[in-house]
Amino acid sequence: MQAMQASFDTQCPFCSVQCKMRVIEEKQTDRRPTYRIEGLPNAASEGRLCVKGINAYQHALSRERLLKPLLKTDGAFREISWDEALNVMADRFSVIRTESGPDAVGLYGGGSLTNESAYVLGKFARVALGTRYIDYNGRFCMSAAASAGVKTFGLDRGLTNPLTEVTQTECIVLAGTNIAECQPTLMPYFTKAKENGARIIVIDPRTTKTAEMADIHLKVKPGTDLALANGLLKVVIEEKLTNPSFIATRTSGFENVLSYVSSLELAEVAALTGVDEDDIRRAARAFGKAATGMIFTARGVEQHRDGHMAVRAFLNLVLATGKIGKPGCGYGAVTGQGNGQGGREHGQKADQLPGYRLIENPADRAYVASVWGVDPAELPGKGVSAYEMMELVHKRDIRALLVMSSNPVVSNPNADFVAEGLRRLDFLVVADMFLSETALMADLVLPATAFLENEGTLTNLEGRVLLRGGDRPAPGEARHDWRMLAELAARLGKGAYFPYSTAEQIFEELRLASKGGAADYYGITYERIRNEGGVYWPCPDPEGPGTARMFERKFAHPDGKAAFAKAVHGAPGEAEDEAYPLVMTNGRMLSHYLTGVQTRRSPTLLAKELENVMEIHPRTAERYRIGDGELVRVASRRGSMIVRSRLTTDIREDTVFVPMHWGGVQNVNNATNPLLDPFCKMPDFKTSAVRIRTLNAADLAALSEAEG
Ligand SMILES: Nc1nc2c(c(=O)[nH]1)N[C@H]1C(S)=C(S)[C@@H](COP(=O)(O)OP(=O)(O)OC[C@H]3O[C@@H](n4cnc5c(=O)[nH]c(N)nc54)[C@H](O)[C@@H]3O)O[C@H]1N2
Ligand SMILES: Nc1nc2c(c(=O)[nH]1)N[C@H]1C(S)=C(S)[C@@H](COP(=O)(O)OP(=O)(O)OC[C@H]3O[C@@H](n4cnc5c(=O)[nH]c(N)nc54)[C@H](O)[C@@H]3O)O[C@H]1N2
Ligand code: SF4
Ligand SMILES: [Mo]
Repeated sequence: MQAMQASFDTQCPFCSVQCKMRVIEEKQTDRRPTYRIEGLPNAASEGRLCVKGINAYQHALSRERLLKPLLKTDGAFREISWDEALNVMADRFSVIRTESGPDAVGLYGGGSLTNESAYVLGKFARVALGTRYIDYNGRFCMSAAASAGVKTFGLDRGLTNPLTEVTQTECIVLAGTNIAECQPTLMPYFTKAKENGARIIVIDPRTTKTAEMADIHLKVKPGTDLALANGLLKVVIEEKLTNPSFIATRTSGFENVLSYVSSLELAEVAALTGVDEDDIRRAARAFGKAATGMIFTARGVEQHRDGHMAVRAFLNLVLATGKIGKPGCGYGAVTGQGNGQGGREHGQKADQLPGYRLIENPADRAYVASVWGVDPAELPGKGVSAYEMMELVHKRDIRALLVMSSNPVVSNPNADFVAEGLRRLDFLVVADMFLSETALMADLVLPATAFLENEGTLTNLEGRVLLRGGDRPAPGEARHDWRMLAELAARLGKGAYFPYSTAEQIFEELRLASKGGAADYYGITYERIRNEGGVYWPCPDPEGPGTARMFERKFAHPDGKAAFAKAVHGAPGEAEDEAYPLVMTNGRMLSHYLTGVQTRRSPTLLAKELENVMEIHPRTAERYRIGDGELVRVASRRGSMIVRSRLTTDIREDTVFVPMHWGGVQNVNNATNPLLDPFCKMPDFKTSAVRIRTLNAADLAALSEAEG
């Protein structure tokens, strides 16, 4: 039988490493096509792929892909043409704007969008709709680390030095980051560092696959990292392991930190964090004495009511020991989504314009308005953060919402409240590849292209801008996100501002719009990325190199110095009590991605983890008479979920862990806390006081009723 082969070079649609791959499709006339996946060499993952990347083609080729726009009438979806979809949208948005003003329409984006789509989404909000209400899911992801980087260094770029330097680093702190399951292809950098003699300190309430390689594991109580970082700094100072000349010449504000940290009692820090005093000392000495060191933080530290300050406390430790701006020294905010880095630079955040410019800064407004050919006075001001937008939806200040590349009804804290708000909307549009839990609630659903079909740039966790190929033809009538927006703009009479027919044309405009900004992409072109395999920003000069290592001579604040922060710690967001006696934290599993809309549609990945679970220590389980593999209800003051118990001695006895990859009755966010960090508006996802019990007959009856 004749076999036809086609192959497509692209990038994994999932995490921030952005591993490159080739998808080889073999079609045989009498059988279904078969697929073979090969990793392609690239700087970050060196050709490696993890289990999610290898199986990503499965969801993209799934029969559940949306092929045509769907309009809901009388509670049921029916397929309609793009023409009708665009007309319905233009009509509804226009009517709502006329009745309630431009701010009654909101936009909600995501970190999986390419730089080009994210840029067009931001421009669409400001130019086509004139609304201030735009934000994106990165608010739940990178906002604490990004805002801490801006405050401490004057600039936020995920990693301040290249990954290759990790292998040469003597001491590495991994705080609230589970790289082994969340960025698996990066693990060899850390194992090589260990082979070279590095000491690894992991801070996590669980003995994760990442913690298994630790020399020192600080099994911290959820929500107390800020206190722990202060404790580490106290020991570093007491034992004279600081770098006084670095502090004197390259930083400001140390005195305030010194007096605060000196006033702390290490025993109190130990009691609060649940980490032994001796272990705090050992870790502080290991980091302080090492000639080179790096600290990484991720969502374990950041998704708290004090996430911003917790990161700043870890950055205090970096600065006090002078471990930044030279080889093998630096900080890494481990970015989450595929384009979590680029997605936060080009204007889908409520307060930002492209190039990390600020929408409230008159010079920034004037510059971007000049690139867009509009009057700066016409640009709206800043809006509010993602969860605050959901509060405005709830209050009906926002009447229509376009969600592009996110599943907020599963991923927002306090999910029941968010769902109730979305039901109150006059008009909800969702652009997705699938009928996600949020898309099911929509009035109109728009079929989007997947990674195999959608060319564009994405910026990986290192700050390296990569070009993803997307040559496979889209199924049905699926369209690129940027194209939907450009066509809708035309229906709204603003087509002249969105004259794009390729992603590259958008990138050319983005280069200009970012020129001179903090995230300067002006020197980067598609041609250059093709030739060089990727280019680091900032890259202001088409002839010059990008910036691999940041802050070698100065920081990005006007005085050139990095700013220490007096980071005062307090109690976690929600304390346990008699009624809710355990702390619940949450996060990820290796084989699923975020709300699971994509990975639950991959048969191979779904088979690895079929349903949601609660990790619990056997001694704790015994106290609640819970066996292994039983269905349990986990309830907080806000709501509850039903998950299967998984007994493990890897977790603290006072803590349970529930992954975030399922919606509906299994959704951990039915119970999480929407308390927001005052600096960055990150919700307090990772500390909820909960109670647990096995399901009883009444629960099971209610469940089967809901199913039926
Ligand atoms: N397999 C997989 N990989 C992913 C994703 C995915 O969904 N699945 N998502 C991607 C995205 S968008 C992101 S943001 C990243 C997230 O990457 P990570 O932040 O590494 O992932 P999490 O599992 O949320 O949290 C990391 C660790 O924090 C620990 N933790 C929980 N509470 C606390 C605490 O209070 N303090 C400390 N120190 N640790 C705590 C958890 O036990 C967990 O092991 O992963 C990316 N990669
Ligand atoms: N409890 C708890 N909650 C959390 C977290 C946690 O650790 N704990 N983590 C938070 C974090 S870090 C994140 S990043 C958020 C993520 O939360 P979400 O934004 O809800 O993330 P996804 O599940 O990736 O949803 C993306 C949706 O967009 C679709 N999609 C993917 N690519 C594209 C595209 O190119 N175009 C379009 N139009 N659609 C696309 C997918 O099919 C999917 O339905 O969740 C947050 N929520
Ligand atoms: S999920 Fe991340 S580590 Fe795994 S293949 Fe995709 S980009 Fe690479
Ligand atoms: Mo994320």
